[in-house]
Amino acid sequence: MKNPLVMSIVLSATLVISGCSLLSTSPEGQSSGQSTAEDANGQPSAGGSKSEEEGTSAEVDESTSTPTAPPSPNLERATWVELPLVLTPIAELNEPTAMAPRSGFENLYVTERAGVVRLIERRFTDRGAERISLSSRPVLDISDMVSTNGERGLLGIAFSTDGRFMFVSYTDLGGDLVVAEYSVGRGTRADAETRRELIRIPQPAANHNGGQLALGPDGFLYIGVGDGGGAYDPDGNGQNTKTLLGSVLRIDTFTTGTDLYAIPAGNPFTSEDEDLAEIFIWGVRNPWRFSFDQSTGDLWLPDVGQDISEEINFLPASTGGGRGANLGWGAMEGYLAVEGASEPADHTPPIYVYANQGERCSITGGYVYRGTLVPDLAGAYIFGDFCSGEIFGLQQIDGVADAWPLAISSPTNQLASFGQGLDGEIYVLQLDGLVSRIELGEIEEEE
Ligand SMILES: [Ca+2]
Repeated sequence: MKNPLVMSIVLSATLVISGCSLLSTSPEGQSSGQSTAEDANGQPSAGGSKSEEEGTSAEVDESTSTPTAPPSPNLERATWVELPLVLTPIAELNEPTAMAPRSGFENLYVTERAGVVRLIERRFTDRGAERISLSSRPVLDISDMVSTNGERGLLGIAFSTDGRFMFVSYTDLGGDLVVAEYSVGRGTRADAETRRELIRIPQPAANHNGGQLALGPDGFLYIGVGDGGGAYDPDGNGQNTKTLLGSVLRIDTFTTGTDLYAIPAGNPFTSEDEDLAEIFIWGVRNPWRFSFDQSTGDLWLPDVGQDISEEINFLPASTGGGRGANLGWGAMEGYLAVEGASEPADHTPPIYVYANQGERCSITGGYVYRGTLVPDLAGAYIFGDFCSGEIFGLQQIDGVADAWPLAISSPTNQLASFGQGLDGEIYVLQLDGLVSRIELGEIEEEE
């Protein structure tokens, strides 16, 4: 049942901060903080990440750390919090890890951790009724290239703007994070012969691989890269722009000639000699999932925390979408300076933080709802916690955010990812196989 994929992203929450004021989500349903990640997850993780991260609870000195921003003020409770949402199952897969839509198609593409890309076909009858089916024939099978121990596996998927190229990210047999491109043309299957390996990043440890792929509103490919693993970023990769680790990259995959990719004009370090030109955002620990708002182009970028804070970074398109932003890790965890470090002068703090406490221990980033099945949910940023399985809706008004648990949830230790169709609907991917869609349930009439 249990699976170590995302959990060790999580990292042992051996530190319990009672009364931590950083928890600005509703305390409803939250136990009083005795649980640890080990309790919540219970299984070993390969790569030694767990043992590396044990006993590190004293490394953040809460008492002397100064928050760089106040805990998120409480916004008025969003009206959609009370919506009777339901998760409607649409498919069963084998350890689904990521989903991507594809321009020009209604279909959804889902990665299975072992190395297979699957196709969920959506068809509509003449009367508009929707038919959803899982194609038995894989879109791509690279399971002979993919390692799956610890947090490893086939981790990310995205398509080019024109829908003709598919990008996947995975950990290879040696543990390197690899981003590869395949041509799909106008068909539905990838042509294995067209493979181009775009990027390969050695990973010092089996955890914190990142692996998120997302097509930006600018048409460029964004790639999440973790800090390389180990507790408290032992090699300092987060604050080092001379390594691709601990960063979000932005590349232009439409190139001619022999170049694998180009550096988009406007990447922050193109004029520097030593800083790496692929880097768009830096100072991240494990950007497991991030997304762009389909309507505004704003970037929502959660970062999985160490022992204290699960954070969400909001990087509006209007101010560059996070271009060159230093999100703080490994000097900062959420709003707090890590012991022995001080806040970088250029730190961009998160918009929202919740405590790594109780059963909550690893954020799973989602999407801003832009669908039509639940009109009242429009504009809410949907995310969850891998360990507790809770699913939240976050409201952002003028840079101030608050979040509340929704009426839907995933089983504990299964909430691998969310997905979003081109129609703005949001899907939930559970490691136990279930893929479901957020819909509106029956509304009870008041008597
Ligand atoms: Ca941060």
